[in-house]
Amino acid sequence: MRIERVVLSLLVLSFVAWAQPSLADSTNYTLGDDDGFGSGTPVVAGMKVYGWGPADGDGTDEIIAGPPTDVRDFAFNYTSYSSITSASLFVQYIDWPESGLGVLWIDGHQTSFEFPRLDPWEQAAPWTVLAATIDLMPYAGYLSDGEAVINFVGNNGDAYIIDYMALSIDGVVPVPGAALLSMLGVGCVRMLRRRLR
Ligand SMILES: [Ca+2]
Ligand SMILES: [Ca+2]
Ligand SMILES: [Ca+2]
Repeated sequence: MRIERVVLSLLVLSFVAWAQPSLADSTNYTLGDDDGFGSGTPVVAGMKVYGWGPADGDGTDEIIAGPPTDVRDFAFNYTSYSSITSASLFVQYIDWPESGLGVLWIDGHQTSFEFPRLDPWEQAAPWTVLAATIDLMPYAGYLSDGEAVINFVGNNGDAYIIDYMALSIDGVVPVPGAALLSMLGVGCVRMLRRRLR
């Protein structure tokens, strides 16, 4: 009867795995750091900054020339989600958009979010710190695979500087062990059936 006992234990385990196939997850994924555009002192929207750098190497705390010379990809890599209940992107930036519309793109798709044009449009030191929190739920389909490439698309030659970004996602992440245990459970049921015949 020992084999039956092992099989029963595995069945219980697989039931537990089936009952809890995933975990709720609420996470902030950041790109760059909240260090006042590299100055070392965090800033918030409405404050003034007189410069930026040193660059972090991921596109933050440095001047991005914008198209056509530099269409920069800001790539987030994180865990994948089986479902997403809320998603947003926070971005802290300066000097953009000046001469025309500024639009957010995700994974090569244009979103309907437009960054308000600056007034006066020709910005100079000290730059006013700007921030936006963008609801990404309409674009959750692009986020669930654990990879999101963000682009800031404006007029040619309209440079910008980003202090940092935070991608916030609430949702459900699959537990890898659950799938394995479920497979074991199915195997055990087959074995038990053969022995009982
Ligand atoms: Ca930095
Ligand atoms: Ca600019
Ligand atoms: Ca920064």
